[in-house]
Amino acid sequence: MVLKVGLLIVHSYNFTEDDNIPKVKLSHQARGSLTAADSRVDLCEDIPPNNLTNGAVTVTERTIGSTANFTCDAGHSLVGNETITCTSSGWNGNIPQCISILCPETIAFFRGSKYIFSCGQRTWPNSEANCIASGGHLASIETAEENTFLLDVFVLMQNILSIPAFFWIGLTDNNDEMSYKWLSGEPLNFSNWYQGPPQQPDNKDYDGQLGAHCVMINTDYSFKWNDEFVAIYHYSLFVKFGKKN
Ligand SMILES: [Ca+2]
Ligand SMILES: [Ca+2]
Repeated sequence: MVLKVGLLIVHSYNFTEDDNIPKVKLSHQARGSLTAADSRVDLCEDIPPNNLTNGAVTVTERTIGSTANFTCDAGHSLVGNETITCTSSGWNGNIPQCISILCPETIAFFRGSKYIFSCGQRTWPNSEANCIASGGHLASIETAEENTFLLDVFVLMQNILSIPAFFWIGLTDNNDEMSYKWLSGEPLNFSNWYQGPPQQPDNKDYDGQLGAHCVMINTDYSFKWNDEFVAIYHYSLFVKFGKKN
């Protein structure tokens, strides 16, 4: 008896190396019957060792359930996934990045934007002025994923540099009370306000004084967003540059 097996596998993937955080996506369509041997076919794209700048990638197999593991060289910290897993629709996460946590500046990237995390203490207006001088603005945060990326860096800075994590972001109601807008002009599609008590924003500073018009992320509010006085000096800020060409 002759056993006929039909099998069609179509792979397609996008692979970009913008800012050391290449995205790996694999779509997979299979038709027919898979034998035990066929199920061992590589379903996820290879990740060359040099794909992690200042770190190493270990990929032993690329079948479903296999993992890719990432480590950083000495002096660098990993931001993102330490491990991703091969699934029927490709790797289940993006390649992380290895960055140096430094003062006066720590530099990291996320989906085509460059961020500078400054250790300098400045008021909110002076922070924005400093950002403009560097070619950017205080950052807007457009998605939960971007917020998570920033928090990962904040925590590293706090732990490695032993500085309190207080970060101004580019959100203000300076011109229209309790109507918060990004300096960048982007719509406020995502927010991560501290849910209290006290619920934020409350137009009050940390001590309860009225007149808070600018937004920051800090450890005192569990790394959630809160409004504060613009003239308060805080340790750090970050600049978000536009999309890189
Ligand atoms: Ca206000
Ligand atoms: Ca407040």
